[in-house]
Amino acid sequence: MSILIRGGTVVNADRAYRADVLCADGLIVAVGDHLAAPAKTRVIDAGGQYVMPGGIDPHTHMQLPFMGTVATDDFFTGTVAGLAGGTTSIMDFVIPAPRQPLLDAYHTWREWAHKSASDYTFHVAVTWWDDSVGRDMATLVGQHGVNSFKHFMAYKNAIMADDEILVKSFTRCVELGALPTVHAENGELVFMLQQALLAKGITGPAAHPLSRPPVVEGEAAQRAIAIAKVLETPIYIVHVSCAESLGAIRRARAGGQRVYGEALAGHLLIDDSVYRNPDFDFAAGHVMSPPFRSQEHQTALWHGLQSGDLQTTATDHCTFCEAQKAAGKGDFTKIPNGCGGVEERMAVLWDAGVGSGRLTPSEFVAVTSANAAKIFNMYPRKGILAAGSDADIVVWDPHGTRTMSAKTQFSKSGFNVFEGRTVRGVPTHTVAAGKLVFERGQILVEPGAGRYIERPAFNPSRL
Ligand code: URQ
Ligand code: ZN
Ligand code: ZN
Repeated sequence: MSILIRGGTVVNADRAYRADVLCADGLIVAVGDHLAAPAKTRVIDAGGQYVMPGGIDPHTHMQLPFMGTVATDDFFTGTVAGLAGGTTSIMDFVIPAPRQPLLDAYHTWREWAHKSASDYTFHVAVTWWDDSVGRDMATLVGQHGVNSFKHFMAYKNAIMADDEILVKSFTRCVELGALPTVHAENGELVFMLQQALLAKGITGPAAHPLSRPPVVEGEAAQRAIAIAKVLETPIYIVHVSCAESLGAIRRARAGGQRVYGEALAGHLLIDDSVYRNPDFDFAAGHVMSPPFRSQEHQTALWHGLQSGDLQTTATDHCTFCEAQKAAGKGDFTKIPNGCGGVEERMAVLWDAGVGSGRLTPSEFVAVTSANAAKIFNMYPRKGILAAGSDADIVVWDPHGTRTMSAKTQFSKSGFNVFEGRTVRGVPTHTVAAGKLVFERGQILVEPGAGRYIERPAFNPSRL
């Protein structure tokens, strides 16, 4: 069945204009004025609403095995939550255990993701190194459409990549035409600070941000950027949370280096006062890394988005319920790190970004969809409403309001870091791969509707 979205204002990253959108067989057939509706077409009245490319969340962790447990939202519940919020594609992470062949881990995650409700793709993490890792990276790029490799500079004694791994893996990325990405925190300093806090008997969630101050992130970002500069590779810094790492990115970009930065909706809107709440469940529910920061860092991140020094927004959706977070009672280092947001991202950023005048609707599309599609080589298949592109579309009511709450969310986590936040601007319809999957609060999709999206390598310098 075809779908005609009629009477709305189409917003792409380059411009906003009055147009209808006709979809058939999973693709956008036409974008134009007064389009006719072929027989058997579902017509959606978008009068007074915006019609935008479906969101791309470049950073999620559905059903991630982590810190002795498994994230509560799996690939179905997590992607359903995303669709309900207007996000039609997620970029998740294959994270091999040290010494686990990358290809083994990749096939495991592919199996888990079969149940996805929306399209998905994977960054693959390099958590250890020997020559076989370099060979698996080539197979992943050449045969499985992976063009980005993740490196955790934090999480010592677990998945942390030291400088040797960074240098070897980034070098391999250059050879393969792949983009290295990093979680930039100095894992050695975090570990030392964690031990020092515990030794002083400071064991509650309030210690979490004390063990990961902004300088620890700024140092790692600067180091990763320097390694990328010497090796002549672009680099993407995930969840930039503070002025220090943003400054490292800004200086590098001002010097002509190709550095990309990602901001999380949570880091843009939530401050570190959450950790001083005396309720363990509330404070622990906000434990993620890097931690939420004081308000001057949020201001810096918004300036980074407005200036173009940060290009994408994400959520790092990695949810744990109260019982899982309780593992850290008495020892904050055992609180599973991660928060949600995949459902709320677009609405909270529209409300705080477009609603405040910080972002235009087109800039909103850029940072919630188009830029991620371009950086990770999915554009114009994704990230734009144009003939021939995937029919991934969100119809947006700029006057609609919603109060975010764990009571009404689709996520299974039982916690919502945006709890009680009322936003103006909400999705009314989501179309994914040409099918109406969300309509005014109702999810209309089955497990398995999502597709694995292959992403071609960039021009490899040498194979
Ligand atoms: O570090 C990450 O991105 C993963 C493990 C999710 N957890 C988190 O605290 N950000
Ligand atoms: Zn991370
Ligand atoms: Zn993450």
